[in-house]
Amino acid sequence: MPKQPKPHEPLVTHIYTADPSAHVFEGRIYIYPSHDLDHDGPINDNGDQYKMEDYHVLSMDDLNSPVTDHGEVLHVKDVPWASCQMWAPDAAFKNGKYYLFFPARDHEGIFRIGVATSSSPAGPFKAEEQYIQGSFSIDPAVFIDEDEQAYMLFGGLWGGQLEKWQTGSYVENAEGPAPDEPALGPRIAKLSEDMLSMTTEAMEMVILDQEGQPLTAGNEECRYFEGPWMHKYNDKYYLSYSTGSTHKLVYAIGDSPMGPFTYQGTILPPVMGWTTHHSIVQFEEKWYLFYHDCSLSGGVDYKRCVKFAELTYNSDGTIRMIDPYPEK
Ligand code: FUB
Repeated sequence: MPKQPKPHEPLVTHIYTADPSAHVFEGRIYIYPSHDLDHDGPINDNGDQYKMEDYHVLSMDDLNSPVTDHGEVLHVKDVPWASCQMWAPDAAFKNGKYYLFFPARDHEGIFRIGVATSSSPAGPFKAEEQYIQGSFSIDPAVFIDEDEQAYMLFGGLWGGQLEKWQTGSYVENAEGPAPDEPALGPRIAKLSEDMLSMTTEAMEMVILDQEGQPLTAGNEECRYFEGPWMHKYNDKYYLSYSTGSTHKLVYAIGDSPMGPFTYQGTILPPVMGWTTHHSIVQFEEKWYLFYHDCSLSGGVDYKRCVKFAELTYNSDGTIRMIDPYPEK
């Protein structure tokens, strides 16, 4: 019998899961995580330890119900353009279909973003033959606005290769900006009506500090690293992301999905492990943060487990910081 989930505890313990993208589909909560595996290769800051090969889908009737693992819904061997490293995915619903967006390395070792479709939120998903043309780097997050326009946010530094795309083409040895230069932002593109292609080029999202200046690359406490997510609250667009090397989840607010965004503060301080990655979802009257840490594996191979916590706002729309390890 599956266990009932509790806030701040691993959602499932029979597999290692990470990078949870949570959505409400058909009145239930569906979570699209990546799937960490044991490995015997190198462990480094490029994430070579994250050799993931497949995706599972998890679901719950509500936040007090047992979690169902719907099993493997897509494997890298069934993705013609991909070779390895099925990293953080996201899902969306449109046109009566479910779409799974996922990054992987192509046969040249370059990260691209692909899409797979299903008639059910629980999969299985069938991948398109080619990756989405014009896509690159990692961590797709799809946001559908109230006017039904879908946007794909993506990008990640270091192992996620975003630095290599500053000219618009892949430059193998490209370095990131100097510490006093503007930081690299996540990318955003509009998606086509059928959700299978980008209808605009990927645009860089600008994140400003409270004085209206772009966050600099040296400001590692606040600048973008990976794992973008967008949600809308009280008609404002919230861009949240991981700061990577300083291990926080932070957020910025803007008036349009394309930005610019103004940095606000921390949602989640560092958790056990190196990476931190999240999603934010409303279910009934409440909002929730889904995130991961390495508590289930004890840090072995940096394998991660997905958790959730309630997220609350102050009256001015700012988000109250969440304690990942509250006293019981
Ligand atoms: O899970 C592999 C990578 O680690 C993700 O794509 C990043 O966001 C980080 O969580």
